[in-house]
Amino acid sequence: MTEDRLCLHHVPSSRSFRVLWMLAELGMTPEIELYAIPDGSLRTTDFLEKSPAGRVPALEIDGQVIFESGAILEYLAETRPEAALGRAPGQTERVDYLQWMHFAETQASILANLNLQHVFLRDPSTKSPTVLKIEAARLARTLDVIERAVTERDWLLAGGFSAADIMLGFNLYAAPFFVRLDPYPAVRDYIDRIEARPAHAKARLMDGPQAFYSRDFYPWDS
Ligand SMILES: N[C@@H](CCC(=O)N[C@@H](CS)C(=O)NCC(=O)O)C(=O)O
Repeated sequence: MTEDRLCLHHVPSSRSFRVLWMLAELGMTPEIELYAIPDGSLRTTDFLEKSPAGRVPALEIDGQVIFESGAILEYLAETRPEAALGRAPGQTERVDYLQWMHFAETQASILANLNLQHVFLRDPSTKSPTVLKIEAARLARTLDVIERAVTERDWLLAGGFSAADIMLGFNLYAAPFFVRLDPYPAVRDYIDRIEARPAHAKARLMDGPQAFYSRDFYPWDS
């Protein structure tokens, strides 16, 4: 690894999209090494040295490798403060910023369960309608929280767009596959604002085609 290598270990439409988008907001373009969840490429010795649990993203940057999307976004925000995408200790929005950064993973863990059950199980007959129903309801509850937040303002923080919008905004790509967004007009407007960002559009172009979802919507009882 060289000091100046910037390389994202990436699965299209996965949490590594957060890093692609954050880098685009910072005007940084990484090399991309592509992986796929079902083909074993995340379990090679070489990749496990970069990300020990075999998960994406992993980012080679500044002569080191970082895994965990939240850690990567916080590192980028802190080391590139001129972009004002983070909220440092002592800043008024620090606590809200931290809450939203971590809330994004509360919601993403629900989406991961839904993805596993609906999309990744080799034998679909092993999926659990009970788990699917509970997780769809839990996802709806997280959308209620976001609906309230972005009814009051354009971005999660009153001070403006931040890395927390990237952490959480990424999830809103997957959420509509499992919960209809009709009762969430403010979330839909928030998604429109996200998609209007040039850096988001650039990251989508670099992301590559998603290969998970073959349907527009996955009802819990299907
Ligand atoms: N909390 C971690 C979660 C990483 C994660 O689970 N990534 C998924 C893709 S969204 C993955 O690599 N899954 C591969 C697997 O579970 O085998 C993060 O935010 O980076």
